[in-house]
Amino acid sequence: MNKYTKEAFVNLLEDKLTRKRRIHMEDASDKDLYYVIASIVKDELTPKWLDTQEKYKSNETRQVYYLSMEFLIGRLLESNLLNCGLLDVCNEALREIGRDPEEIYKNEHDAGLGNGGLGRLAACFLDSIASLNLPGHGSGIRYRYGLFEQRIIHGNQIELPDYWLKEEYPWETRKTDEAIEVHFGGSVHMHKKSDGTLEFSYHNTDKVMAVPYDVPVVGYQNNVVNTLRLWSAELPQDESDFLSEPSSQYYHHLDHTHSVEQISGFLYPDDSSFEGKELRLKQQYFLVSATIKGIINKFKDEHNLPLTSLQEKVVIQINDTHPSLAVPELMRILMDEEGLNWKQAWNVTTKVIAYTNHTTLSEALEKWPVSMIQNLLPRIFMIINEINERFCQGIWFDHPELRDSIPELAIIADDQVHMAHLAIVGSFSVNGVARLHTEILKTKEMKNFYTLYPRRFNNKTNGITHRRWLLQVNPCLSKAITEAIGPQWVKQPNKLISLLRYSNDRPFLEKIDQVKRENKQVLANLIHKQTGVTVDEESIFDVQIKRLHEYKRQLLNIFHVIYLYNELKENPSLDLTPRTFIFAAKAAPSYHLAKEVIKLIHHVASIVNFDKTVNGKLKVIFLENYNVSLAEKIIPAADISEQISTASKEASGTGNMKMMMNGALTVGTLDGANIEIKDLVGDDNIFIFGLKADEVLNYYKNGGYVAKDIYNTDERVRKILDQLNYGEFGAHEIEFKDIFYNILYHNDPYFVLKDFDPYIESHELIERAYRHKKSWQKMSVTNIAYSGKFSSDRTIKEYASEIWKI
Ligand code: 26Q
Repeated sequence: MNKYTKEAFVNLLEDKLTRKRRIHMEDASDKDLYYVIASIVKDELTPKWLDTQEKYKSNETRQVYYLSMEFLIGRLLESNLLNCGLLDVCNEALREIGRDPEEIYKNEHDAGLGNGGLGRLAACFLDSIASLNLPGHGSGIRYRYGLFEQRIIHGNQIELPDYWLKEEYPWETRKTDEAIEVHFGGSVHMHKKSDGTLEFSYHNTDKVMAVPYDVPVVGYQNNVVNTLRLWSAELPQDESDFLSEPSSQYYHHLDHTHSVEQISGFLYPDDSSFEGKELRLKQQYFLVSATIKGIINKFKDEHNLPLTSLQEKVVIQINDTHPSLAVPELMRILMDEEGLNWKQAWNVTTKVIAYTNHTTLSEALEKWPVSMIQNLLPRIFMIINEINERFCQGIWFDHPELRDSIPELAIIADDQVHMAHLAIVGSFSVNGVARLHTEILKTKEMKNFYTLYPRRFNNKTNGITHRRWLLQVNPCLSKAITEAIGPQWVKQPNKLISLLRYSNDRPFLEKIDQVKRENKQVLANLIHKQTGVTVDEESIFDVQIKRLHEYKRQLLNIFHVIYLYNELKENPSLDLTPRTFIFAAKAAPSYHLAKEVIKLIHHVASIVNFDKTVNGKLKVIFLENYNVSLAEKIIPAADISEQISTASKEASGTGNMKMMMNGALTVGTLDGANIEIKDLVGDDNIFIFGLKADEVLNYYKNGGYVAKDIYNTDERVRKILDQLNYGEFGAHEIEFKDIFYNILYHNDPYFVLKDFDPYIESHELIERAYRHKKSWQKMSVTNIAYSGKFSSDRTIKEYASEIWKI
């Protein structure tokens, strides 16, 4: 797989620099080199891209479309080099000419087209689909602004726009000739044909062009290049032509232009609470309509088959309910544009669409006001209404035992359209993203639907691409693994299990330890550069990196820090293994309490980091602007992975898998995929604490937990809360009253106090365990060994064989 020698690659760089950028190597900036290397990669992948797509055309098998409002891809140059088999030679060539590869790769602006877990999952899935040589396509929106950039000023989060397209994005290709019209608003006319059937036509709709930009998805050294198609909203050509001089028409036109381009303007930055914003609904329909029309056009082009057999060639996976308008949109096209009757169209739709659920948090469920859908998408609303009518009638007649539940099951109720219900009723598969999560769906949140459609529900435990999250981000660990067990694990991540044989092998353990130390050193340098704080590389790097949410309980973590600080103040000679607590998290801009927690973390840091009595035993670091690229730096350096959500709340988690794969030990609750991690590594190789999901759910149902009791009886807790309330932390007395009140007067809805004691105890175990280097390393290796299961290759194989049948 050595296409180039180092010398040949250097020559190639030289040649490209002069021809493409008219500059000599000596004068080339890092950016010049970035663009030139991207261009070499594009030359490499373009023929494979064409071949792959050509093959799919003549291919008779079904193809999958992964529909998602988010694809959190991060940077692509290094992973594309890796997957093309050029990373090593490129790195060598760059070093040969005296350049640092990392300095060059970081010239790519992160594509931050996602909020967090759900968007990153979509990106990992694309990588696995291509690497497993499966015919699959991603479909999303080309937001002009990705997720905001976070700055912290005096502990406060400030959001800055992320204009990621400022400079040329080398990976995209605009496909003007494949643009598709999407229609909004207008009115629907119904007309009876001579055969008695109804015909629908639309009038005075607002037209928007969806212009595709294709991004290659490179499979791992297998010549496959799939496509991620990102749609951009533009004004239709005929509407920009008629313009001449300024008139009222002209301003109307400018206004319209503006509102059209807004559709792909920015990514909504919330990921936990639903707000029914019209622009968001427009985005969702825009994605769905463009994608489905594109699919149907291609089907008609490539196959000489009636649309009644669409399901033989196409399956659409919808990433949460955000694209669930796919159900009525596919119905609409099949009936109004392709002439199928209801029964035929419904048969096709419910064999094509599959739905993944990512949350059971009720505040996150999408429920759109009827009036909004009716105005924006009148025909779509009629179809949703009809689906609802037929569905409710079906229950009435076929499931008399569920008659009383019809109001809870209905798709339309209380003047709202319940998108999860639409997605369940209109699909053939409903899956959760970890075993516990799927069980909760089946037995609690979607119990009645499970009774109706038991065979529809299934579990697909999430995964992460081990190529990016191990091979690419941790090359030294990868090398050590390969030296021990050979290279097969790269193509078959389950083979990592062979590492178990090395869990007592001194030289191997020492090697692993050395790699971790080097990674910690690199992170320590970055921390120093970004925050000015020096951290002890020998300390435990205790990491919590994820979106900021009450249920993820960053608060519990910082309470632990405050507790340790208080202990040290009482007894400065306390024998404590030095710790560095590392946080990174963005809060949704409107999430007040989350922002308060960020402020609290900074406040604690500003006191702890500079207090001489602590004597360097504690450091608290908050790294701003958490994104994929920052995660890539932190994860290889983690000793402890904090996965401490209130049990039942975290559908799966994927950061837990990434850190495990890089040898961190998890401290966590029995929630999401933590449970599956624990089942693999065993109780001795993980630190589990706290309430279990059924206990949490019982407390919610029956009460019985009183936060104030803990405040009154546990001195440690009382002290911390009083410090927040009475402003002992710094000068501003009132700063953390909201947190104080939320816990004591809203009865601690996420059980921070209830889990405080067991959490502290777990950390005491961690502290003791870390002192025994050898056994710690053994635990670390055990975690890496079992992490193969969490490769998204495993997840995608399950989707492919059990849902997609490809
Ligand atoms: C919905 C409507 C309007 C605006 C925004 C949204 C929205 C956007 C993003 C709602 C939710 C999200 C993202 C959810 C998410 O990331 N969920 C996480 O998904 C991961 C992958 O399955 C899981 O590992 C996490 O447990 C889950 O929290």
